[in-house]
Amino acid sequence: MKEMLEKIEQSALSEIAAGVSTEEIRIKYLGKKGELTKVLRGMGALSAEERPVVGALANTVRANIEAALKEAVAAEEARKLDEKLKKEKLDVTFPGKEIARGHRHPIYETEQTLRDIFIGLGFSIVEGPEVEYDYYNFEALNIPKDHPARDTQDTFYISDNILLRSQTSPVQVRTMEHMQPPIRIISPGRVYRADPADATHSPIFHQCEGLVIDKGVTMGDLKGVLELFAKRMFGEKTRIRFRPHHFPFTEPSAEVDVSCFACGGKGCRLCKGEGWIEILGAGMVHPFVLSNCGIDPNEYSGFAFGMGIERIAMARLGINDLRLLYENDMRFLEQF
Ligand code: 2NM
Repeated sequence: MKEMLEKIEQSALSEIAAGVSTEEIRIKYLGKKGELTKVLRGMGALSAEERPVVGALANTVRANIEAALKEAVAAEEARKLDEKLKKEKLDVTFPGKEIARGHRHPIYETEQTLRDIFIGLGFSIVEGPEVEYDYYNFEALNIPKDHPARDTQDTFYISDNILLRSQTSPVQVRTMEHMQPPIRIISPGRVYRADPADATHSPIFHQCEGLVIDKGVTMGDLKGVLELFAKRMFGEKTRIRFRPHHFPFTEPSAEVDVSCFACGGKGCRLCKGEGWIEILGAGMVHPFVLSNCGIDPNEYSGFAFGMGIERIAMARLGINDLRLLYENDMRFLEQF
């Protein structure tokens, strides 16, 4: 029996060394029907002196096989881990993939600056529909039926009385309708006009209008607000000037210029030698418009102004062709 046990140990150890699966070996030698178990079952036939000797040997054999198996399992696990680590090797010093970072479009950036400036002056921001009734876009604003702006040549009509807004003033009308003064708002947004695209026109562009209504509001307040705006937008040295003009929705009305921030007013390429750049229309809200919107012109007065966002962006970027802002040519946009 001793020899049998020694043979079992030898053959188990050599199979382990040969790399036979440890689970297979465990079943073959140590399992319920395993070879070592078979030998132990035959121990009953042994004499009383032999039994403890063979028993002790059997235990040693079992312990040796188990120890060898344990070692083999550990070695196999170490080998697998090593293989995995090799496969997943990561070179943290390898240069990363460069991410192409864009930036805000000049029109958007200009609109955000406008919003920030007027929020800083205590204005709220109001938005409204781009598809409008002609009542809000024209009628309420004192723009007569035969006014050229109302021609289908100039405005995109969807039906007889529904159109794409040609200015953001309808937002101001809607605000006056449902809000009692004091009112201090701006209404930036997209507007539409049936113009063919050229260096200074686009069928879709952006506007920002402003409206202030309260008791005792004067043209002096308008000038003060626009001067602060011009300084924040174009630099602290900027001055403004008013030139008389006509709008149906304001009386009196003015066109507003800012001193050229490129030359300080001396005249240069940007201001075409004028020293001034026209950027705004403005005036005191017409009493008819106030009445149309349910505000008593005997109790309240107010001013309004409007400007094209593209025009301001063009002045700030020093470009003279509006189309550059819409072509999305990276060679152009990347410069800013
Ligand atoms: C401009 C110029 C002058 C204007 C007027 C109004 C309203 F609704 F109060 F009557 N909103 N915007 C206005 C006045 C707009 O844009 C060049």
